[in-house]
Amino acid sequence: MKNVCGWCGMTLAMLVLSGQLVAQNHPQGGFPYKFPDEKPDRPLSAALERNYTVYPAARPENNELYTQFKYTRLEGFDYNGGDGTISRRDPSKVIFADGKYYVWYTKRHTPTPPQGAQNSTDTIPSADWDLSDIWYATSEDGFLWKEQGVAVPRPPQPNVGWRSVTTTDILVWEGKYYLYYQGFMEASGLRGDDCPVAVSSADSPDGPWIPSNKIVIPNGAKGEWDQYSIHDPYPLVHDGKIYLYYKSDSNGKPNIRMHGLAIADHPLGPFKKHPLNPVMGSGHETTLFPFKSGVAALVIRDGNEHNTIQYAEDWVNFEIQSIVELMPNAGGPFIADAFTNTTDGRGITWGLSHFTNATGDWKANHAILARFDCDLSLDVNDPAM
Ligand code: AAL
Repeated sequence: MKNVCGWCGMTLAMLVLSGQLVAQNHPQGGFPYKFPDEKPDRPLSAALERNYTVYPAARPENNELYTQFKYTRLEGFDYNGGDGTISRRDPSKVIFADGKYYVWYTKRHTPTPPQGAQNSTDTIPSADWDLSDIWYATSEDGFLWKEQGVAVPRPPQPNVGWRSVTTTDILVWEGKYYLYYQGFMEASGLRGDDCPVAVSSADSPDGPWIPSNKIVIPNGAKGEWDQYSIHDPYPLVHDGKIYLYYKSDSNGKPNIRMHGLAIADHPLGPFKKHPLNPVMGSGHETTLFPFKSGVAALVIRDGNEHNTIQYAEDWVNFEIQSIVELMPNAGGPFIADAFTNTTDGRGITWGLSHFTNATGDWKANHAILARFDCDLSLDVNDPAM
């Protein structure tokens, strides 16, 4: 057709509007260089060589682990007009049970916004996730949510988590439900953001949740990379076992956050930390999902390899698959096969994440939950995804 580019199908008007009429011979003959899928038989620059050797597909649109992320504000949550006294953050994975979606998250409802560790008291929070409890909400469509109430409250002193219970994630194992979470025994920020991980279990996603009142993933010994904290516990089922990924936080400048892996035969442990830990040298909150026979990870925010999606065929040794933008912070995806012991992981298309108005210090005023959508699924036509 006249005035339609034979290569990209855009009309002349569309090309002018989108500023693409840059190639001399466009629209008559298409762009002078069409990026080939196969490695060309000629000497290549280092960048082009890398494009064929490092990434699973040379063109991002053919790379199953490349995506863009789209965000939608959730309906159904009240934030006191955004005055910083209510915060919801660090959502768990989303699960589907009894005909609806469930999510668990950190909720803080305090008289003031965070004031920093030195000004914190029994009622004034140091950080956005200080003096918090774990709440849950359900939804039929993933957009409109109904907050159901507290799932795991702070236990009385001296139990693990008496100061704050935060940043939870869900495991479904042999018909029972397990919530893993950070258990603070001091205000976050006194030294750093220091805590181990505790666990509660229930027969139903609606609870009641019974705390084990024990540390299930302990901090590393003095001098080890995870000496001060175990953050963002994130269980998946692989090889008939619980593979729980976590973050530790050295509080270096610039921040160095790495991911570790702890494996157990039973949800209450013992968890054995992997000898190759840390298994990832970048990232922040943990977001992983079974993909084909391996596991894929969203590596957000910190470190040399932030803003990448990585893949580990053996669930331990991760390689970069793509570089992406606007990744979900603290993403908790809906993963249909998170706990099925799959060897053919199908990927993800949506989940919940959070947005903060933090400037990078402890005084994050408050955070809100949002929905993200993406295309990291191998089942594009599967309505269940
Ligand atoms: C988040 C998570 C953990 C940290 C804090 C609350 O980004 O990594 O949960 O402790 O910040």
